[in-house]
Amino acid sequence: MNLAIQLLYLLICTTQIYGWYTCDDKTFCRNIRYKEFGESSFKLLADHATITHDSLFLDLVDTSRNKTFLLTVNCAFEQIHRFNIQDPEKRRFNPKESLQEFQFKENGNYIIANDRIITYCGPSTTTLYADPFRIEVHIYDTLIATANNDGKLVINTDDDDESISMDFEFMETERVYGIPLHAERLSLRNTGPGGTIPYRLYNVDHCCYAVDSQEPLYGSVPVLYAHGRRRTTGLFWLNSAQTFVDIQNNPDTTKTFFISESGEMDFYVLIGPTLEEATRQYTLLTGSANLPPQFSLGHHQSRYSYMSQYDLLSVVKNFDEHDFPVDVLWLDIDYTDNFKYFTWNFDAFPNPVEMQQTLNSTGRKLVVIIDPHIKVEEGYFVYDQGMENGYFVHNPDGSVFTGQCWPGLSTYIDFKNPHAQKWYSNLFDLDYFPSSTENMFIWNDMNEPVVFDQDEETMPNYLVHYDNWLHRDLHNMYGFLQTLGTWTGLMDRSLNTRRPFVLTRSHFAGSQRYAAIWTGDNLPTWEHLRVSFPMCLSEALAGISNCGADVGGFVGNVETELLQRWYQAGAWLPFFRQHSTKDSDRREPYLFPDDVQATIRKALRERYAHLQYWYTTFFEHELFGYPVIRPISYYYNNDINTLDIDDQWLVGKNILIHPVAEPQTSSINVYFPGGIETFWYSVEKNLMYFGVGNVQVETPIDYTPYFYRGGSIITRKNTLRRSSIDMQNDPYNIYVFLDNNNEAEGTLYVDDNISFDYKNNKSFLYYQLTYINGMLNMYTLDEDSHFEDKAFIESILVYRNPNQFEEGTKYIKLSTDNVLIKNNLNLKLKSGLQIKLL
Ligand code: NBV
Repeated sequence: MNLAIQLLYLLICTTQIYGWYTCDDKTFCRNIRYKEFGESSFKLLADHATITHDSLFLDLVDTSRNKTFLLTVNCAFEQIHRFNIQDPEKRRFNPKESLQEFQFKENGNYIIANDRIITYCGPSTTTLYADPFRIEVHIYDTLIATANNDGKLVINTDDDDESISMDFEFMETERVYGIPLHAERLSLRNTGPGGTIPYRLYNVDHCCYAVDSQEPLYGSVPVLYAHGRRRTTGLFWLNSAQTFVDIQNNPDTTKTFFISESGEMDFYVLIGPTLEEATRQYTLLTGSANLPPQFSLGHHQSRYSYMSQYDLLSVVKNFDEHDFPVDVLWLDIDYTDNFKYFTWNFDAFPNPVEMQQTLNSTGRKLVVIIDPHIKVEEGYFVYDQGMENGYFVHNPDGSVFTGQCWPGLSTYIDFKNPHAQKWYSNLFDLDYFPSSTENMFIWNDMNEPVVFDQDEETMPNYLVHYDNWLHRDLHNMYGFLQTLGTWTGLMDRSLNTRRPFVLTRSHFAGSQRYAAIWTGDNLPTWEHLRVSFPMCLSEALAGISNCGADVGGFVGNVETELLQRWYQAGAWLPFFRQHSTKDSDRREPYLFPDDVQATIRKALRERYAHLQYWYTTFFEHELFGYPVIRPISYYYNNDINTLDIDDQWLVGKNILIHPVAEPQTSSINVYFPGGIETFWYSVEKNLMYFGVGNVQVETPIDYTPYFYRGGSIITRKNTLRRSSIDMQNDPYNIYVFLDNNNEAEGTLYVDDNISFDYKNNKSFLYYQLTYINGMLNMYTLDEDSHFEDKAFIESILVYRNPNQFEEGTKYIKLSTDNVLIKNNLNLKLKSGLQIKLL
């Protein structure tokens, strides 16, 4: 690589260590945040209401300058109140691509009086007070949220200052979760005057980030959940400009204050009243992820970079020889000809098609990187076509903007331009992207976007996108728009038959529809391992479940103890990839001593054993919108102790994980939620935990504490293979964990793992499993579905509560009497199947 570029990048990274801009450094934010707000100058003309079939329109006057805005109120899905404020004299940006398609509800009743208007939305109402203007949201008679109660509504309308702000309060709540991405705990801290700086949402390349910080990172999802023992209420601030958010937690109410640099004011109040409901409501707006192809839930091996075809294929060979399952191999920027995306470095990769076929013959897939910057070089077809058609981002004078990135001088694709989108998507066509095959998937990096020679290493605000929108307006969604193009490209190239896999670094609200994410350039430290848990939990609540962190830490060398613990934890986050940078030592698992290899192999085995459970949970995420990984307080929020727990989590509803994230730990404290009536089982240790609270659990280096919920049925595949494809026809082992009524239930989803036949032809099996009165029952949850599954049920294991509690103990060793095992069953999955076990 060009030495000057590397030095520039290094210099920038060093500067970043000294901090990022805060609200105080940004005039628009400082002016609003430190303003002395009195009574709001906004007043609603309540008697001028206009009503259409699905909207209520009102004039909202800023009396301080006699300027009228248009307030629109809508109801979505009978659970979401939408408020939109426009300036009739000036268009403002709305990142509408972030929403999936939906219709507002038909209008219900209104009560219109001189001093207020009440609108109805399902079980809840909004009351719009006229003078001073403020909003209250009630569920029946209970006040759950207010907006502009502190009078902090601002709408600036100068060209050089289009900032907006609004204050919100959420009643009966104690904590605030959300607004990822920050390297921060799940429960957000108090900011604001007298506290610390506000959280900043501004997509930037932030290598080696500080932990416990409000600093911006690669993605921004402006949704938060006020949460507590009594209720959860969500707020979605649909804005893609730079945004600062203040948080104030009080004993029985939380407050937040949003300030954005530009854009239309458009926000949604999600009425909850649980975290489960509020997160589901959010995905009604922004969508859920399509069921990922199953290989992408397997183990990924990456490196910046595997430098040759030979290198990559020998890694796979070594994985096989050492019995480490892996599904996907990754190529970073060096596979290209001088960082020109959609080209190959044929010296190092003489036959990419053959390489992909070899991978495919062992059941593996390839992912290659495509960044949004395009090398300025005449004769490079992407550059030439982009220039010819005006597909790049412009300077205000109409010339094409150029900046520095990996290839040196680069242009940047304007993904906001629908023609550029289409053209970019077409670049993924198998006939167009040289040497690509349908087993090659895509990674979008540097799409905040990164411009080395600009302030904060990103694109300046004043640049011009399609339709004359300024970069300022859409900064946080630039990467989102790239993934929309990538996803569409992969869909088109398969004529919509195969599920795409895309990984993106920059992301925004709605990114889950197109891509998985990871937590960027982390370090091989214990604190970076630890913070990856709340980072992915926050993302999951913000709709983006498919999240992971570079296993082992990206920059630098990792100690073997940390690496082993990282594999154990990474195996329980949705996206599971080992990745490391150029000058770090190679760390493929087969390079370590036998005992270390054994620990890593075991962690991988645990991942693959539960692959069908992950897959089922992702299917249910697509269907219902529930996050795949969930904080403990998602279900157990009536226990105040759970509200701050983020070093353990749940996968789906039934598996509780508490990985080790500290060095030299011989035991850790696990918090078992659910009270005396909830049991948690460890199959590996043959233990059953009961009773609420902390239990010290021993954690030798080869052990990851994870537990199955009593009352659940979990299907595993226990044979270790090279990859998920090899496991497709392997037998199922059904684990039944009884609750205190000796009952259990679970679901199992099966399809061909790769195509869209599950959507287009209902080609799948989706079963409910129940265990009642000693009988396991299986029945379909979709009568019209069908799928020929070659795998059989091999065994059923029933774990029972021994009912011999000793005073003062919190767990019990299960004897053979407590575990019933039926082997060699050879049964086909079938609706109506009933098996008498006791
Ligand atoms: O493309 C190189 C790297 C990539 O490996 C990493 O995962 C990204 O987060 N990329 C950043 C560019 C900068 C690396 C120093």
